[in-house]
This record gives sequence, structure tokens and C-alpha cells, in this order.
Amino acid sequence: ASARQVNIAIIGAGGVGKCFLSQLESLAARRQNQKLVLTYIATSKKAVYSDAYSPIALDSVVSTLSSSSQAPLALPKLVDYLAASGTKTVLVDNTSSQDIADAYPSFLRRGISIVTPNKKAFSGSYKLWQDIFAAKEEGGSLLYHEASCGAGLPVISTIKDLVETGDEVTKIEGVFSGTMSFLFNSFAPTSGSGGGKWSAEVAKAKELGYTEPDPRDDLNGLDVARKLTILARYAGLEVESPTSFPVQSLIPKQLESVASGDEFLARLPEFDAEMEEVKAEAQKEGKVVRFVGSIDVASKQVKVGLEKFDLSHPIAALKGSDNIISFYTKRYGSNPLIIQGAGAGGDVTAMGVTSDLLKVLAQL
Ligand code: NHO
Repeated sequence: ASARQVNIAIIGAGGVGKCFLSQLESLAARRQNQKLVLTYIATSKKAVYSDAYSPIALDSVVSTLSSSSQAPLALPKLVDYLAASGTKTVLVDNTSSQDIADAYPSFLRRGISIVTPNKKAFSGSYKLWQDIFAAKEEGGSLLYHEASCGAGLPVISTIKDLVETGDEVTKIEGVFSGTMSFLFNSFAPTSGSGGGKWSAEVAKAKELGYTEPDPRDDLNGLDVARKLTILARYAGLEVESPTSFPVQSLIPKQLESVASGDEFLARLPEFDAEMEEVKAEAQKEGKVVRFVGSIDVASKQVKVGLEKFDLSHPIAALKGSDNIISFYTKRYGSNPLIIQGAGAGGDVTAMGVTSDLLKVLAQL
């Protein structure tokens, strides 16, 4: 029998998107019983597609895209275009766009499945969250977003498995930001000595490509708050939004409104003394400071910010830009189920997206 065809549509070809494309190319070459056909790809400026849904060659897609003169389809048009193909279709959203996230219900309702690392759909309003899962039921479509928390680490699949097998999550705690992990592991190492000035560590992290272009987007805590919103919802809490619980920002008040990331970095040394004090206070207690998030299910408390940890605590001993996520549950008792490893980067994040695609393909 000839292989069944599955159409793939992709939005976004940045850091994660490019890594995903190369993983897709090798997956498509290895796939025996399914023929994977790329029929649409777009960035914010350009697109490649045809009315006949002609296959777009995967080995040259990046250059085809950059030399294309086609504009992306508006989202309602894209829904119609993909739904009209008559072939099972998976949309891969490799952007961080809120507009695209808001359109998920329209895709899902029309039977188009979605895989994505984009946090916006699952950490936006609680209404959007409900709409998305209702539309998925209605359309009989599939939806996976492993990389929206902890890059390629099995975090979302783990919490879903815990809940769906009847375990009860009581507490989740961890380091959820690769950037924050890197910053604190170098600013306040467990060895005590070493660790440069806070502003110098932030500058170094930016230089190494660990931060967003404007480091304030990492330091304001919102990225972590989004990840916690998603996990808290799976644990059963109706969290309204990532701004509906306490989130500690590490951006000094006076620098919140400076125009550029560069100006922010230039003025950050003025505030080094404050962070030095935070570090010294922890040291007095024989501890180190880390930027963590936690969810206490019974008391419905979600919070993000600085906390002190004993040197022997797994959170204190983290290395590089690793994430660590501890799930405390009824079944696991006082020894939590712990997931740890690289929590940022194109290849590992794309792996989360590609493995989600595999889960969808197995069910189509
Ligand atoms: P880029 O490189 O900015 O690429 C975005 C692409 O989307 C571009 O091609 C742009 O043209 C396109 N695009 C944007 N808006 C569009 C629109 N409206 N229509 C069409 N195209 C549009 O972004 P990345 O780095 O490739 O990220 C892609 C997604 O993966 C984002 O949702 C991001 O949050 C998510 N993600 C990235 C990472 C990472 O490491 N880069 C991680 C997780 C998820 O685990 C990682 C993480 O959380 C890092 C975090 N900063 C941390 O922990 O420190």
C-alpha cells in the first residue's frame, strides 16, 4: 500500500524554527508508513505555498523562503487554506506570537492539529485555555506543547501522565529559566568564592547568547510566570493569567523604562550593591540565592522570585543553564520526581517540538 500523506504547515523559522526544519528533514526521510509533505511555511514577512499544495522541498526550504516574494496568509485565510486540502494537516507554530496563539481554536475546530513551543496560548487568559481545549474536542484534532516549558525536557508530558493516571500533584518547585539558572549559578556559586558582579554576569550571559536581545525580558520573571501558569493549570488550579500571582522582577524600578537593552546594561552596575547584599544575606545563613518558581496546590499559591537554598539542595547545585523541576505528589511521597537538564537552546527546544510531532503522527 502507498504511504498515507500528512501535510505539515510551519509558522516561524528563527532559532528554534531552523533547528526544527533540520530535524523534520531527517524525520521525513526515515518515515516509512507516512509521507510528510510541507505545504506552507511562513515567517512574519514571507511565505511559500501554492494553491495545489505542492510539496516544498525540505533540503532547500530556508533559501526558498528567503528568496520568496509571497506574503504570509492572514490567519483566517490560513485556516481555510489548510482545512480545504482534504489531507490531515499539522500546524507547527515556532513563533512567540500572541495573535497566532489566539487563533488556535479556529485551527483546532477545523481538524488541524497543532504542535508548538509557544507559551502564549497556554499561559494567556483562562478563557483562551478553555476555548482551546473545547475546540480540540470539537474538531477531533491533536495538540502538544512540550517545549513550552523546559525546552526538550519531558515536563508537560510528565505532569499530564501524573494527573491522568490518578496521582495528585501537591507541589511543584524548580528553576524554570535557562537564563536565570546561568546567571545565579555564576553569580552565587556553591563554592562560595568566585562569582562576579551581578551586572557583569548579566553582560556575560548576553554575550554568550543566553539572554533575550533585551535582557529585561528574562529578568522581569514573566517567562517563568508563564511556565508556572501552564503547570498550575494542569495541576488543577484555575490560574487566571501569568500576572495574577506574585512575580518578583529583577529589573530595578529606575531602569524599567530606559529606552534600550543596551542602556539598561550600561546603567545596571549602579545597582550591583543591592544584589551583593542579597547574596551576602544568604551566605550568612550558609545558603545561596536562586530564582525559582513554586506552586502549592492545596493553598493555591503560585509564586516566582528569589529564594535561599542550602548548599546541598539540588536547586543550589545546578550547573550551566540547566532547568530543574521537582514534582511532589501523593504517589511519590516526600521524595519528588525530579526532571533536570538543558532548559534552553534551539536544538533541545526543537527536539520537544519534533517529539510532539511524532506523537501526533502516531495518531493520524
Ligand atoms: P525567534 O528566533 O525570534 O524566531 C521567531 C520566528 O517566528 C521568526 O521566524 C519570525 O519571523 C516568526 N514570527 C514571529 N511572529 C510571527 C507572525 N505573527 N507570523 C509569522 N511569523 C512570525 O524565536 P525562537 O527563539 O526561535 O523561539 C520560537 C518559540 O520557541 C518562541 O515561542 C519561544 O518562546 C519558544 N521557545 C524558545 C526557547 C529557546 O531556547 N529559544 C525555549 C522554549 C521555547 O526552552 C527555551 C526557553 O524557554 C528559553 C528561555 N529564555 C529560558 O529558559 O531562559
